[in-house]
Amino acid sequence: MQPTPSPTPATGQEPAGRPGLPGQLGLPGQLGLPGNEPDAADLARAAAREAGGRLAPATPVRLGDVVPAPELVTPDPSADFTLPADAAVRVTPDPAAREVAEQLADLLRPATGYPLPVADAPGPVAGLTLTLGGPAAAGPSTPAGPSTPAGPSTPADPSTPAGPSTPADPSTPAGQAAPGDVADLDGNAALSEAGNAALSEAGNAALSEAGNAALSEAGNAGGIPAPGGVADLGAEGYRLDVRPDGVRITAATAAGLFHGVQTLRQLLPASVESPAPVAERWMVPGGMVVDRPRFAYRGAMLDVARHFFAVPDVLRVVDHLARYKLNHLHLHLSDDQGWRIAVDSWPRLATIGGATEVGGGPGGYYTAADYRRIVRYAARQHVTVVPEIDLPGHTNAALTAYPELAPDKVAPPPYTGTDVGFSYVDPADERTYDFVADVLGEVAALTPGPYLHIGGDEAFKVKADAYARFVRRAQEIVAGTGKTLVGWHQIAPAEHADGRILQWWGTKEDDPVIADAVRRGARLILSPANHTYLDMKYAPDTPIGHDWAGLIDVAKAYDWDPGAHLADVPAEAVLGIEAPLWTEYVTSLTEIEFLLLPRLPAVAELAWSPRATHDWPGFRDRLAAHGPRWDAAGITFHRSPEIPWLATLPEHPTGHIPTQRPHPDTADTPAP
Ligand code: TNX
Repeated sequence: MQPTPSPTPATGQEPAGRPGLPGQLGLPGQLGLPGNEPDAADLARAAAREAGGRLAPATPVRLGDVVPAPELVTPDPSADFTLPADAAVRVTPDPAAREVAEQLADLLRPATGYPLPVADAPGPVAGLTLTLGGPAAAGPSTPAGPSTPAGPSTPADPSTPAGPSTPADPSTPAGQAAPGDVADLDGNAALSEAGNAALSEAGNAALSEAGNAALSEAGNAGGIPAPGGVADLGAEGYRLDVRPDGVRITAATAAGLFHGVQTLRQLLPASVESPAPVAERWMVPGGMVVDRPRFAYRGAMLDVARHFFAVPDVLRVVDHLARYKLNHLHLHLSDDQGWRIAVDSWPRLATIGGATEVGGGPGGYYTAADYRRIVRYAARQHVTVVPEIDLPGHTNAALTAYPELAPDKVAPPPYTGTDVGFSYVDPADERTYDFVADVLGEVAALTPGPYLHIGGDEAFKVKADAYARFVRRAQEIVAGTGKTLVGWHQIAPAEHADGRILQWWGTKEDDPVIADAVRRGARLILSPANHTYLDMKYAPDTPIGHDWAGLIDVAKAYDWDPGAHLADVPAEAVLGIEAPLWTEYVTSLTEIEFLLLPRLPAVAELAWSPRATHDWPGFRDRLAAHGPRWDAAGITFHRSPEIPWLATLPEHPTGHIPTQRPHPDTADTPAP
């Protein structure tokens, strides 16, 4: 038995003992909140004042240098803004918006050393202002409101397949609004002429209404943009205006403000990621960004079953998702090697089934409190947790705890290898359905998000008709919980259930069974294994990972179009995309980060950015600026040779690069 290690830092952001950045003031640890360590803050402000006049930013950031690429970028070089030491963060008086303002201040305080008090708008314009739209903004999939602070973090509404965004027409010629380019009204008109009417209409509306309303009210921090204004930004869009006297982010929801904050973060110098004060001129390039997601579902999966990862590691993965505007974290909570969530009605699942992992380590599991902590933390970052209980296969750990579920009613030995497809719960025994109902019921009750994932993959030993009957009953059980069902695409042949979502992980671009399931009403989350499987190696010589779906370098991760990937599947059926990280070979946070970065931003750009911005050379150059950011934040990443990384200052540490370990099981996962 291995209970979850006790919680550590609230953010999982802060590995201890990192040496400082050049130019850093050498103060111990992170700055506290204003008032806690006035000496450090004063010192930092004095240094910044002194340095501010003479320091140019090490690498000037341009307004379009954002990942994922925004929908519309209009630079104004005459409107650059420099954050003064006495700046405040002003925000619409709304609890969820206020929380985003606090998050922005928390992001900026360590490196700037500025106090950055958060105050209700209206107020002096100088500084940073977050403006939440009024009632006109609240659309059907926008559960924002003072009474539901976590509400806006669940933007995906199962009843709105394409969500707030309008999937760009896959036929739109690329290159009309290259990332980093100046895209203005004329550029938008060109888009419209190219036949992407929906995109350009929405873009123009955002520009001419939300945009201009916010602009014209720039002096009125409490003003609510005109109806039809911020509403066009949808449930997750935002508008960012940078002028010499301040930065304003406007959105219909707290989620939109949060995404705008992630953009602002990237527009500041890389040293803003430093955990300790840096002498820097905190300049933001002038102009306007209007931005919304292409897909409502943008996710990554962490397999916590093959190897267990403690809560702080998961929280840090959430941070990485949020930074790139991904909004779903799928947790693969059970597999042959371990059961990772406590279930009151079947307690041995966690205590016995959770005590193993690949390679024979101690495993572990999340208590209900641990899981709630992950969910709450994610909600604050506008990330929705999608729990998966993998059924009817991948269940060896459950069978070790409850042999009554096994077809032969005999407990199998614990499994710590990496084979797949050998285990299953007995589909012919009613007790199995009690188990499924109890487990899914408890997990659903712990989960505020709309989705419940039942796995369904690789049940090789269950005959097709028994498998289809099992899936039909599991679908009914999920419907009874009020959740929307997600399953790996193997469930496609089973009877359709209202609203069901298939997570497709194939490697071909033609899958008639899936196309048929879509015609029967299924929607898709796309996780093509040869593009999005983050457990695949980057190259033959990179340590860690499988290669059964091929090698996935950054270009390969970026080189596909979710709106046009699968034959005979219309873009409207695609809810979004997700990058799974299976962990047969992954044992630590460092290794997780090595595999996530720099590929996760490529996935994020495909999921968020309009197709018209798709451009490998431009993406590669924008991504290059993130190396110094990750270095400054102490985040490990793979220095992919395809990316022209901006120089990291020589004194700065680079993350420890994992080395390949001998593996407990030489057999790789077979190709599907
Ligand atoms: C296939 S993708 C699996 C997992 C493995 C993964 C390794 C899917 C639904 N099943 O069980 O961990 O390959 O890449």
